[in-house]
Amino acid sequence: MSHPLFDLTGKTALITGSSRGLGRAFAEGLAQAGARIVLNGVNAERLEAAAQEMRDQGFDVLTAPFDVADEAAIVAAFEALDAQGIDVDILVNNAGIQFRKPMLELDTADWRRVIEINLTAAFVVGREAAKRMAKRGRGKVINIGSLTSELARATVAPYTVAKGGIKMLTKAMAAEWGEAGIQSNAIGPGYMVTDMNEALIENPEFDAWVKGRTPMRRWGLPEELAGTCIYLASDASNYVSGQIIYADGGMISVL
Ligand code: GCO
Repeated sequence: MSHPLFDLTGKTALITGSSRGLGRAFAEGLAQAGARIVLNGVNAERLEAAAQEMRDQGFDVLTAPFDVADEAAIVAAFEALDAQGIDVDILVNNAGIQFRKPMLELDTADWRRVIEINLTAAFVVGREAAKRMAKRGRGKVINIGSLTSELARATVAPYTVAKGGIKMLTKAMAAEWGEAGIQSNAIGPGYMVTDMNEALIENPEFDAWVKGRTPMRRWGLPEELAGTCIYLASDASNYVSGQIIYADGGMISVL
């Protein structure tokens, strides 16, 4: 039995980019804490398969397939939820892509796409969710940042800039939406075992660097982020806003 402050029974959580990876781990954790889950992704088939897997575990799961880079699709998705009487109490802005290339070789179109998906989408989806949360006088927005919200790594400039923006967007949301009863916070994952990082994990030099640079001497597992997400989605964090919590094995805190 979880502490009542962490109980999400009766709450609905929308997690963008949640058919796999970190988004799926957030969805599983929030479901285990009692929330109804709305999964999101661009691939409707993969999304439905993920939803069915979670339903088979006994969780209450819906799907809202839309591309976070498509503002009209985002607006339509929220209108469809409205029409079904589904209120999003918790939003996890997780969807994101990675694009590794030195800036001197980087096309502007690739720069723009990363910023669009990793930063602008969090604003658009956040705005649509907050419009509705504000009417109810409560809501939780959880943006997914990165170690690159604080520190730059060569060859991932657009991702770094977007994640730095996520940190400040989180504070801007806290500044504007606090009086409406909405808390806006972020999670900063460390180097996690995900599909997006597969090339890094399989690179012996990079793998050794991550393990040497991380006090816990290992990569993180997506499910290790669930507790921080549950905390920020729950009443346990009702007076916490504008913060970014790093779950990174200690990496951001050491030289
Ligand atoms: C990279 C990685 C990182 C991690 C994560 C670290 O190329 O350096 O993709 O960006 O995914 O964001 O916090």
